[in-house]
Amino acid sequence: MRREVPLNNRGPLEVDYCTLDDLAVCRAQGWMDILGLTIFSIDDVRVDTGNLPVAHVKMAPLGNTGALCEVWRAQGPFRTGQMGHVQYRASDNFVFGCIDLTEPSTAGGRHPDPTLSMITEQAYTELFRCIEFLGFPHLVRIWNHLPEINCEADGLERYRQFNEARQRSFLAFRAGVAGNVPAACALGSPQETSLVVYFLAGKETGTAIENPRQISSWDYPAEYGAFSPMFSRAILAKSSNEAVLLVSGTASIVGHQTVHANRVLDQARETASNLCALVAEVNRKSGQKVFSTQQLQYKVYVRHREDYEVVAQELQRTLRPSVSPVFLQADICRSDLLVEVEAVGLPC
Ligand code: 3EB
Repeated sequence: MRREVPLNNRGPLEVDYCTLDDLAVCRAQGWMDILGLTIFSIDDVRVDTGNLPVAHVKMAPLGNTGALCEVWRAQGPFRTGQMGHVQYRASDNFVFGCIDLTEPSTAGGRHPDPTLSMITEQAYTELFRCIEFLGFPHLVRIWNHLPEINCEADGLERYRQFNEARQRSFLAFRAGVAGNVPAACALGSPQETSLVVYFLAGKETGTAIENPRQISSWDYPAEYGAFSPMFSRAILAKSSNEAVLLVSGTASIVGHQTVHANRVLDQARETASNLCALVAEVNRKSGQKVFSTQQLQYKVYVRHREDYEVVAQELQRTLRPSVSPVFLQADICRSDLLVEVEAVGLPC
């Protein structure tokens, strides 16, 4: 593990990456201080985690062998359970939840509705009901993993089908949506996988931060789809006096346009510029320098595994992270994007 298991957390919420072997230590401690877990692996992985919520994402970790575990830590005591298809664990301040839904088979005849839209709406409906029931109504971060995100089905790219269903769900559950949406990411997983969504929600409303270099997702022009994506560039989540910064998937987009289409080194550099601008905006809004790009924990998605080295080097050079980023191979929601970077950070 990168760090000793902390006995007293520094923030209200922390993320840590480790191997499956390292999880044995967490198990031996009865999953103490662990709010939720995501395991990234192409192979099926079974870990006895008791009733801890675990999201299984079929994506290949890069740069190391074996499964990658994303461990979310918070201070107990916890309340753990399941509501519909949502598995959850809540601390005093945050809830982690996950949901995994498989598209109904279309074999032997076409389904009346696009199947991805159906299960997306079901996932969002179930998760909104869950967080409202538990008393954590503020969705602060959501990770969406869609099979074959860039494929077309029924004449529409599946990412666009997902966007339509997501927007319908937000409108059904939230009154004023613009500026009131979580930080997010939407990545593609291979064929024959399921829709895997996991999320963090809080008792208190977070502060949404937009990137001055980018148009807000809900204002994207119609060329990216009749229904725009809906996410904030970052959320500053608070509990009591503590804060944690949750940065959305960030890519080589300036304004609303992809820049450096299909040029991976330039995309990595532009993405780093976007991250720097976003962190500067967070600090400008807070009136002091609270966050630093060096102090963030990054998670990087690369479309082509052979781009891993060049992206890793460029991010190291531009962001100088004190903790090594983790890398996954994944499809990115626009087919001309080759890299996307998300982050989590505590104040320095
Ligand atoms: C972008 O900036 C690149 O659909 O939830 C980043 C973060 C992206 C979240 C989403 C998409 C999403 O538009 C892609």
